[in-house]
Amino acid sequence: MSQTLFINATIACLDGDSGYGLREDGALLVDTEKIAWVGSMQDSPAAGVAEVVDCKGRLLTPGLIDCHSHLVYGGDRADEFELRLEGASYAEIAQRGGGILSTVNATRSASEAELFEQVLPRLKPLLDEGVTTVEIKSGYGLDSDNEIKMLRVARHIEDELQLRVQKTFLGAHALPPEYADRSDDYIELVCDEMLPNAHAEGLVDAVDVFIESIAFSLAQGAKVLDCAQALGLPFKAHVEQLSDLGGALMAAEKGALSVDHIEYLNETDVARLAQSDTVAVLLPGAFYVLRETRLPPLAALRTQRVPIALATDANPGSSPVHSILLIMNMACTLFRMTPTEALRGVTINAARALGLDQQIGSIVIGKQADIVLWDVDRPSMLSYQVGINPCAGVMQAGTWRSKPGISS
Ligand code: DI6
Ligand code: FE
Repeated sequence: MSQTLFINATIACLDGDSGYGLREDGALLVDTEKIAWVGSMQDSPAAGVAEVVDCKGRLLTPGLIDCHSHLVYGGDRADEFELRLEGASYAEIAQRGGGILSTVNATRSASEAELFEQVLPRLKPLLDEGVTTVEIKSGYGLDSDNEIKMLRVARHIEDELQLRVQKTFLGAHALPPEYADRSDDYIELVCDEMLPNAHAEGLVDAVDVFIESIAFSLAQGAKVLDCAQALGLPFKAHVEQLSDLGGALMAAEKGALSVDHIEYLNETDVARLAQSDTVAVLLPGAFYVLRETRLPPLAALRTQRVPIALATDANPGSSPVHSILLIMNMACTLFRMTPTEALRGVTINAARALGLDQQIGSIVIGKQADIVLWDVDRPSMLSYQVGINPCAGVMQAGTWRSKPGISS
């Protein structure tokens, strides 16, 4: 039985309804895969523990969680980046058959092994920054075999790396070229074949859909979510990113885990969202890259006490961002979120957005021991700096992924 005792730690437990749940002069006992005890130094169960880590006042947090990403895909979109800088808008590029569809072509022509090789450098910075759970969506295959191929790569990541991966089926991400002008037929294919096939292989933890003028309508989105529900799968949706189509309210009323983007969500719908258990996932990376100006309704989300999560949205087009710490900083700088909200957004609220808050996301007895040791003494340091990674050690389910050089 392996045990690790952290002593002299500043612990951000994230165990309450607000704040950091900060415990100074704290100690934390990990037993096998779980958090066995957390409390103050003077009460710590010292005797008989093989490994003791003296944190010397430094910060411990739960493992960080990236609850919205599109990390598996073929190729890149540096050319589109350049086009946008030469004046084209994101919507124009999408309408011209560029954008998402160019990634669809590159993803379809890549093998599973090639996609796996390509995802590794995108994952590395997240792993280095203490991310212990990542959600990865399909959505660049847009047919049964290619969506399954993407989800297998996501599963392979979990098998090969010390990382929890939540696999999300996003077959309704864009209209594939072979279904041009037949979007209802494509939605039927998604519901009748693609999703059931992927689910039959055990590859689907949740279902997502992109509801937007450049993607699928509110009615089409509702149909996809109904299909997920009929299969007993949790679901979520990309909504109100570029316009207000009412997707957030529709998804929340059906019981979505999360509604993601939501810059264009109106305040009346925020109040109704608050009646549900749905988490608001904000994606400042896409807001930054697309140089959006419409801010998400943060004041209303706060007043209505809607839990807010943050994620990278890592994807080749609108958010080629692979730093969860930068996302925390962007949330503060661009959205005026507080460092407390930012840390909650990548821990406990991200866990809620994945339906995993009973297992991960806070430092609470009985939860999985995903723990990060940081070379800082206060949590605000994580959101404040750009370009410094103070991650000093990461434990995933009680096993060191990268070990600090101070244990005895
Ligand atoms: N919203 C986004 O920001 C990404 N997908 C989505 O549904 C964009 C994906 C891409 O441009 O490749
Ligand atoms: Fe996305």
